[in-house]
Amino acid sequence: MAGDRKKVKREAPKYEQIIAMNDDKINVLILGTSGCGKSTLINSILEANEAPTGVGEAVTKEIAIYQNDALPFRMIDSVGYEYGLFKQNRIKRDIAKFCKEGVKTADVEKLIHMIWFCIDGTIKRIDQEVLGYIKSVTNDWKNVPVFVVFTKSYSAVEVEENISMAKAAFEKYNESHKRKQINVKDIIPVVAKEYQINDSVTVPPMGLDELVSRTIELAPEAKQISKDAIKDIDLKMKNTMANALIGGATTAATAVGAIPIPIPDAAILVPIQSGMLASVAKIYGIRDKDDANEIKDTIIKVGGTTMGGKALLNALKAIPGLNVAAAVLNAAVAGSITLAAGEISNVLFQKAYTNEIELKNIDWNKEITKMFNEYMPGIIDALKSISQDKDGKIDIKTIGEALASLAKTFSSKGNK
Ligand SMILES: Nc1nc2c(ncn2[C@@H]2O[C@H](COP(=O)(O)OP(=O)(O)O)[C@@H](O)[C@H]2O)c(=O)[nH]1
Ligand SMILES: [Mg+2]
Repeated sequence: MAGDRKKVKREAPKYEQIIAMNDDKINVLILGTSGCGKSTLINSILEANEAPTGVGEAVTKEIAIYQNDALPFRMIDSVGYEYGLFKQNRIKRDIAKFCKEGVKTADVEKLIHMIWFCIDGTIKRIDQEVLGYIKSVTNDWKNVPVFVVFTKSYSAVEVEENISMAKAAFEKYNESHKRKQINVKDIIPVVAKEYQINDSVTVPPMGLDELVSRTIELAPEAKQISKDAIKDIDLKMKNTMANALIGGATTAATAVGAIPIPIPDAAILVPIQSGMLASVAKIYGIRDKDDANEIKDTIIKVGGTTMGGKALLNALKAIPGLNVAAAVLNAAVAGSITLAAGEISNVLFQKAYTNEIELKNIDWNKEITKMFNEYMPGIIDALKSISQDKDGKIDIKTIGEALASLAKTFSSKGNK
């Protein structure tokens, strides 16, 4: 390679850093209704592997991580879901939050590689709602492999019935949730600790070795699956942050735009927009200052000229029935341009972050003009429908709010 070209130095994306760190133990999240035997199961596995029991590191009141040197996986215990209790929502939220936490804080102990979904084997019932619980808390971890663990499997006859019941229940669930499938890998009955049926009969522990060895076997595949999920979660979080920021800047621009200064000059929007673009770049860790600055400057320039001027104003004036003061129109122009500028930066900086594009050697003027032309009709359409809803009488506040909430709908397109 010739040495005369400036090397673009960028840190590896965060998701790649996390994936790179992620070659140690896998983490098993243990879910199931309250009292089904999760903690008993964990303790028995730890005991069998010569670790003192009950020494999980509490993450929250609801979640604790258990590990020892002998086991090649960590067990994450969670407080179970209980019917009819309002606290279940808090528990759900806390577990869902935990499931993002590992990616957010780059903490390998808090990634999710696998789920043991525990079902009390004596209950003989599986509600679809309970299966939905798996999805509702681990939705971000796409395709995470699940072992269904029947706890308290004291009766050999019931074990067979339970397995067929679980197969049917998960099949039914996946049949009606095509886009939110539960990736069941195995159904394993266990007795975590000896169970006394009467004076003369006890059921000995069983199934723990199988559960442990099947988990170890699945670890490489589970790790592989987690890579996609980690990338996805990282991008989703960044996308959400960027769109919150863009929404805020859009609202601010709408307010500033209402000040009676000719918008095509747009100079008054520059501080808001450049602040927004710098913050979006920062979210994606874009440090290559020269290239990023070229993009930012071009976005502001194109926004202020090509689409920002009369064309957009005319498009808004042409909205049937829209009957508002010039100040409101100007506010709509300012907000629309700022929203489009933000979304364009979100798309470009995200692509740079994931190495889908190199920031160098691109005709930004052409590229960004094209993007504005793609974004603006959607924004104008949105304003049209608001105008319709409000009988043509929209005020600045309505426009600001509408455009800001539009930021969220764009995000889902930009990042599936
Ligand atoms: N004998 C016996 N009792 C069990 C077994 N699994 C769970 N239990 C009992 O069921 C109750 C609830 O278990 P626990 O582990 O606290 O459930 P968790 O809420 O899911 O953590 C406790 O009284 C346990 O002793 C088992 O395998 N054998
Ligand atoms: Mg427990």
